Amino acid sequence: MPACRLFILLGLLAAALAGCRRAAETPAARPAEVRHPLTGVILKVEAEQGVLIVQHEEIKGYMPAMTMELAVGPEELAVARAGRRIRADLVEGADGVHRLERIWPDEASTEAKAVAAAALQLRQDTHTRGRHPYREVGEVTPDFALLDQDGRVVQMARFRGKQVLLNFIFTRCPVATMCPAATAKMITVQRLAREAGVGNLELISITLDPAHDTPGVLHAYAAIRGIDTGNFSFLTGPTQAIRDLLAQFGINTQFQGDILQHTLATVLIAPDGRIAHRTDGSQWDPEEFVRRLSR
Ligand SMILES: [Cu+2]
Repeated sequence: MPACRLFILLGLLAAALAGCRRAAETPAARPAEVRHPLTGVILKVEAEQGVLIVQHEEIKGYMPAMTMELAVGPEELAVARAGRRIRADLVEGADGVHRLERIWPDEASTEAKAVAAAALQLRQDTHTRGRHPYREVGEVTPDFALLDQDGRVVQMARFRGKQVLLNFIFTRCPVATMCPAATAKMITVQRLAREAGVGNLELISITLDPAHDTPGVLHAYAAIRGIDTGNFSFLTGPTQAIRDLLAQFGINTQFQGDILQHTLATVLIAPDGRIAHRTDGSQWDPEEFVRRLSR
């Protein structure tokens, strides 16, 4: 390993020097950073240094298979585990330093396989429902499997026997009265329900923006807000699976430039899996929802 690390350091140094030279010769001609898809295994998590030791496969036209020390942000670091197979973006910064972003379980991992299989079923289910996939109050919720803020597979079927409060948000939502307010209300429901002695409540927020909201990003979102994730899960997964859920739960999304515009709904699911109640928009009262919960 030491020889290997030395090699990497030399590599980084060479890359940094090359970067300097290129930058000097052709100012502004080079993009600030280069992004490549990477597949590999986390060998070690070095939390204090903020790096992962990753054994990665060949990146065609860029780098042979090798073991590297790669910097990661605190959000990804929090959910990284040695032994996990991952896919991610390998980013070469303008400074020549390599880091990993957008870390997901690799397709070959058991997590990704479970999520992909469920996504396929959900796709067929949505397709079968034809032009009006929307599920009314009283109908059973679609089954799905997504990844939570710790990278674990969460199956909707797991929540049978529980009361579930579900909504859709995204972590970069810039509109204070939309997602941030919705999350604040969910936190209030969680607290009030506990105070009222409701023992079987689960809260679920599914991201509207899976391209950005990885398990690690959701982990950071919950951590920054001090959210008790014991019965409050933040879920993400394949874009198509999220689209199917949005269609079935009747949420509209649309990009206007860089901004993701969306509607909001808060859905209460009964222990038998049926949609018991829903409110559209951001004007809902946590206390009213808690009154609807059976205890
Ligand atoms: Cu929003």
